[in-house]
Amino acid sequence: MTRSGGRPLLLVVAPVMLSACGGAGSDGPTIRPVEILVRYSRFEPALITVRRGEVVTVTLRNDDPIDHEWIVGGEAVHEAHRNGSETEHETRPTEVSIPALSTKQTTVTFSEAGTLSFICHLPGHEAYGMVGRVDIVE
Ligand SMILES: [Cu+2]
Repeated sequence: MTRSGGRPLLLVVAPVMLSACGGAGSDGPTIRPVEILVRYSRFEPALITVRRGEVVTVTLRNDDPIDHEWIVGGEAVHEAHRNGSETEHETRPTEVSIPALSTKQTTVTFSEAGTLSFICHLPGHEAYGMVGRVDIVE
């Protein structure tokens, strides 16, 4: 009696697993590679567009002989960094220090549609024009 009771259970489980696999394959997050070059204290490109929820791998290449940083977020984030004292950013994927003549990579998923800025907050760099924009679309 125990064995015959086990067989129908397997038949019920199998279709559920199949549909779960199908869902992951078609609805999984897409990965968008983005490359931003830093040259002459400018971000190139200064505008990137991503989709909400996709995994964005950002490669940041600093061709300048001086250090820069890439901080992405809303106005509150940037206001904090304008008055901030952190000199190195290594712990948050949205805050990356890019030493002179180096390349860094970070992975960010933007969960809300809208517009954010990316700015280098080293002294004088924002005023010089190290500002860019991320448009997050549905
Ligand atoms: Cu800079």
